[in-house]
This record gives sequence, structure tokens and C-alpha cells, in this order.
Amino acid sequence: MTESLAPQKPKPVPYKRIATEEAFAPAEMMAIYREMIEKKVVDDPGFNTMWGFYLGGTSERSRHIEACMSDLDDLRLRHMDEAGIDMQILALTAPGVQIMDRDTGTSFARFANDQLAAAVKRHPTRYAGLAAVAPQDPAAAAAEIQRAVTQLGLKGVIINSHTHGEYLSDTRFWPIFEAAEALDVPVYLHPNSPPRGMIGPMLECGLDGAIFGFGVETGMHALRIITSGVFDRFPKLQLILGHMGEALPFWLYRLEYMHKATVASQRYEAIKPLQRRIGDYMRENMLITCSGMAWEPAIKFTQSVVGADRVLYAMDYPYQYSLDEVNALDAMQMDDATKHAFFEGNARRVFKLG
Ligand code: 1DF
Ligand code: MN
Repeated sequence: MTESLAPQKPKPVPYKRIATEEAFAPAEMMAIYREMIEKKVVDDPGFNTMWGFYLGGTSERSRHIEACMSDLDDLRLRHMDEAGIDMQILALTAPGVQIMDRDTGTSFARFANDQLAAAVKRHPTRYAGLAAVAPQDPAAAAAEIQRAVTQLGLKGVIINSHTHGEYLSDTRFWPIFEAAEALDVPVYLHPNSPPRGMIGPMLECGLDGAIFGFGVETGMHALRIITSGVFDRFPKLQLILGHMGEALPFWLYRLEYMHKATVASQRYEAIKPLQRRIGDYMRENMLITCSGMAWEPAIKFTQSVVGADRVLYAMDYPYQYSLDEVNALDAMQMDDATKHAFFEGNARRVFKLG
């Protein structure tokens, strides 16, 4: 998989391809993960099975992921060139620092952001980056967003979904949203393995990972953010979802119908009136990338639900490095302006790339 795939190399196109959900991990983070798994530091079956696979495995997939993950120079740039990717928006891979204890996570986030900013500085036309933070310490996370955006030039925040089974719908995490809104940078809500309390029936049938469990967990997280009133409190906040919005656009009709019915029935204290409809939040506060979903009908459906100015290209390197997918998306039947917005224009606006 790390060998040249030159025969299918995508053709020149009249737009830049900006890939917006691209993963990296410092070698130091993988060393921490390896030790955490060996010493069984966390009772988190999703983390232990996923990173046990990638770090210990002899499969071609494990070797490819581990080799690509820590490289921010020659190997990654070669893969980008082969796939016709002009720019990557880089983010610390899941679960990032969110699996660590509070103080380790807080200090490692700073280290990872410094490393990312240095890579952007080496290759300013090829990379931009999102800041990792440790929600375990919300005040420190907000301070790190401030530092990473104003001093390091990072373009947004990466949150790898739940943190030890806790969700950002909890008001104790809202300093993170407050900082992102004040600095006018987006928060990318990226998947994580489902937490211990959710993963059981998925793990026993092998559906806990990117195949399905990620989307269920992260879609629910995004929905909790909406229904808890985050966007009523922070009306300018922009939340990015990958994987075609973790299926939420497809659910929208039912979500709106049943949310309204549940509010009226007063069945749950947590389901309370909101200022706008769920679809309004999706059209005004969310952006959606096609990471992992290089599929024309899903992309067009999502454009019809949230607007073509809110749907962005992503590859999900190195997890889904596929030249065939780039070719398939180039070939979409879509007018030139919409395709330009999808691959380039929306990313330039959202991440302020100039
Ligand atoms: C996988 C996929 C792992 C994605 C990821 O992070 C990830 C995977 C650990 O296939 O195991 O970000 N993804 O976004 O598709
Ligand atoms: Mn991803």
C-alpha cells in the first residue's frame, strides 16, 4: 500500500484538492499508546483493540498506518503528490490526547501542536493544521486553543469525540466552544472508538470501528451538542463532521419530527425547546466532509440538505488512501463552480487559507 500507485494517478484539474480530515501522530504518542496498552492503563476496550491492532500488528494495513502516521515530510508528501492532493488539513489522530490522564493530555497537546506547527512552517503550501486539546481540563484546553490559533497559526480545533465516556454537551466543557467561537475557528468533531458503556454489542460482532461504530458514536455526540443547546449559547460556532455528517443528514426528517414530539411530551428533561430547528443548526452551524465516503449520491444528497457551501472534500489519509476515490470524485457530474467549492473554495473559507 505504501508502494507507488502511479498508473491511476489523478489527472490535472482546474481546482486544488484540499483534503480536510488527514491524520498524523507523533512517534512519541504512539510510544505512549504502546505502553498504555502493554500496562493495561485504561479500561477502554475500543482503544485497546484499535491501537493494539495498529501498533502491534504485522498486517499490511497496520504497517502502512504506522509508517505514514508520524511522517510529515517525504513519505506523506510523496503520497499526496501521487494522489494529486495539493493540501492536507492535519489533525492529531484519534483518540489523540483524550485517552490520556488530564495532566499528560494537557501537556502532550501542547507538544503535538508545536510539532504540527513546525511541519506547517516547513511546508506552508502543503499543510494547515488543527489544534489538539485535552477536554479533561477545559480551562487549559481553552487556553491552548488561544495559543495554537494566535501564536502557532493553527486553523481550528480537533476533538476526537468522547473523552473517557464524557460528551461536550456537558456544560463543563463549554469553555472549549467559547474559545473557538471567540477566535472564529471551527471545531472538527472526529470519531473515536465507542466508550466502554456503548461498545459491547458492536465489539462482539466486529462493527465497533470505522465500519459503523465510529459513526454511531460521533453522530450521537453531534446530536447531543445540538439538543443540549450549545448553538443557542454559541450561535456563531461552526462544527465540522466527517463521514458525510456521520449519517445525520439522512436522519434529519425523523430527528426534527421526533425532537418536536419529545419536547411537547416533556418526557425527558434533557430534550428541551431549542431556538431553531435541528436542520437550521445543520445549515448554519455545521460543515460536513466526505471523509471515508467518496460516494456521489451521498455527497449530492448532503449538498441538497445543508447547502453546497457546507460540504467539503476529505480523504482520511492514511486510513483511506485511495487514488480510485480521488478519480471518482473528480468524475462527479456536478457543475464546475460547485465542484470547485467542494474541493477547494469551501476549505479556503472555513480554514481561512487565503
Ligand atoms: C480508522 C479510521 C481509525 C479513521 C481512525 O483513527 C480514523 C480505522 C484512529 O480505520 O481504524 O480516524 N477514520 O477517520 O476513518
Ligand atoms: Mn479520520
